[in-house]
Amino acid sequence: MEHKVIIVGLDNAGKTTILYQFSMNEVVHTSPTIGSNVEEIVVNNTHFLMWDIGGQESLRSSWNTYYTNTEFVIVVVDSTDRERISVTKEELYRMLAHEDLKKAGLLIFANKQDVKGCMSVAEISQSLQLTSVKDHQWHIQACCALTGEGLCQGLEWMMSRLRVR
Ligand code: G3D
Ligand code: MG
Repeated sequence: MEHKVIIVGLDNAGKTTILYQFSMNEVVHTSPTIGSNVEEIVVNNTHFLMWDIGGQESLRSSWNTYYTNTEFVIVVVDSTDRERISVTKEELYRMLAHEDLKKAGLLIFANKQDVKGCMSVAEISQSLQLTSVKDHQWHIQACCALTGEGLCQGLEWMMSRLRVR
């Protein structure tokens, strides 16, 4: 049983760094493809197939081709990028409205927390208006992909969602 996860977010948010950190846990399979990377991550016998999808503007319109059977969407936010948080918000709500993601859990990583003056989890939650998300399970987690800090807590939240199902 494999749980499909897609990692989305704007370019430069830290998606590939996060996938790489996760896969250091236990790498089973790697196959970089054009526009996306996929890794199988195994945590306590739970298999996640994680797709890291390109975030450049030209690629965002093809995110929906990855949605089928997705159980979790990980949205990576660059917490230093105040200018584009509204773009992330737009993309987030576009995704949540998609039929194929109706049942998907939503994990938001507030990445780059090591950078001084970055947005806090509270600020990002407010900018993204997360409290208005009622039709999806969601969780926001502060992290630093460079050191890996916070990433395990994010995975643990996903595991806890699988357990209550
Ligand atoms: P993307 O896959 O979302 O486009 P990347 O993003 O994983 O390629 O990361 C983009 C840049 O952000 C990289 O810098 C990476 O090292 C940096 N980065 C990722 N996570 C963090 C973090 O937690 N803190 C800091 N300070 N930087 C981070 P470069 O310079 O290699 O382009
Ligand atoms: Mg990348």
